[in-house]
Amino acid sequence: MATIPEQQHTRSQRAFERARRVLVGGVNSPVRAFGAVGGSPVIVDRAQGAQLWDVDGNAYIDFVCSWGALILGHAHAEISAALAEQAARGTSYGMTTELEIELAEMLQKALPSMERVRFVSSGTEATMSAARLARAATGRDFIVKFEGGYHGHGDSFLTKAGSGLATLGIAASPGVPQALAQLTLDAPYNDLAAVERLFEKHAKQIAAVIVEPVAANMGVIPPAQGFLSGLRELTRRHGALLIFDEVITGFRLCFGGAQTLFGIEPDLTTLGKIIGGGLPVAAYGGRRDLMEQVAPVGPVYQAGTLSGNPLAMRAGIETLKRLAAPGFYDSLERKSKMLGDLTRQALSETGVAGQVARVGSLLTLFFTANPVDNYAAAKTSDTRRFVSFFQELLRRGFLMAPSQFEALFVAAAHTEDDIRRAGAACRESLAAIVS
Ligand code: KE4
Repeated sequence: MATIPEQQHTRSQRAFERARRVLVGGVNSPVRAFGAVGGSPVIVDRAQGAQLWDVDGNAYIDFVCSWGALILGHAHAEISAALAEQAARGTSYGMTTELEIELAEMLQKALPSMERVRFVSSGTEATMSAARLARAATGRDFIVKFEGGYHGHGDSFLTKAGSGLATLGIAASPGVPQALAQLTLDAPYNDLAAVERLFEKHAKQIAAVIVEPVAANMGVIPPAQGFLSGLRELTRRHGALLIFDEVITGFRLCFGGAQTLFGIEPDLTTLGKIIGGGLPVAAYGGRRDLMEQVAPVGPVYQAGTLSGNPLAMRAGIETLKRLAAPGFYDSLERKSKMLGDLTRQALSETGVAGQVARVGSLLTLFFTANPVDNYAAAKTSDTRRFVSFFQELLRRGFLMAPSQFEALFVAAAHTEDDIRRAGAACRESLAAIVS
């Protein structure tokens, strides 16, 4: 049994109390308030590699990694140096730079379906813009998404959504006009027949189907055999567009996207997180005939003061250069498999009912005996047990997403020793919650 580091949280608690006097809920994104897991949220002082320290000096091995953006790990020396050099040349010009051309060319080379690219500053902007473009290009209004899928907080995506809404139990957000909400149709993930029924009922009205090609906002759920190809065939047959929301999966599963792995070509793709190396970058892109309907070439309007920001572009370029190195994903897969195996072993040794879902370096431990292939199954998880597990891991110095309905992210900076220690902490934490 590893010794549990003594932790105190005085300064973190004081900081959070101060935060709540000025920031809504003390946070700038709901899940950071630890509402679902209780206790005082981690207030970060700094991070390096796979480690993160809170303002009380408590150290954690970090498996949130800025919700997947930091696939290399925190404060990568060469990327930090490149950013410092870039900052000395200015931080934003509101004009085009060669940096955004270079990053766009890298994306286009890795994801040939992205014949034209547009950078924005968040995944929400990317999916909102892709939906607007799909509606304009098809002249149709309905968007099909999947229960438990999360595509940012754009008005069209807040019904039966995953991530923070699942965590907080928000079925649909107030403030979205009924007239708009009713244009979003939800189907269970992995249920092709349900999508087929929606097309039969709304055939000529569906502009697009948007899907996380590997779900990661209801916990990690892989696509069933034939699900993605079935969506491709259905959308093509009915003249609707297929949008792959690869904000999490883009450059996470391989040097490309889930579309590369599964060999499915969407009409539009959204990216984020990794392509900005931790700075605010996202993108949407796809078929040239579609994208050239976006201003200034076409009439579909979308704009952004900081879109293509030079600092963020530089961080993305330097990150992707390192992801392209031979063996990068093999090494990540080896460590991720190790973590998955150790977690399964811990479940079996402690007799705790759980499912380990892993796709590449995305992983979720669901506290349910049921197989998890969609949101309804994910929701059979014992979230109280998840909370106890989360807290036991945290007190042992391991930080994971404070929600059963999120993913755990393995980064290149995680060493095999970090993974072994995480496996041991997982086993001790499972044993603690059943004792
Ligand atoms: P942002 O607007 O948060 O940059 O991206 C929205 C988004 C779009 N699509 C997918 C598949 C996503 O996972 C996200 C955002 N992911 C969440 C974590 N699951 C962000 C964390 C948060 O909300 O604080």
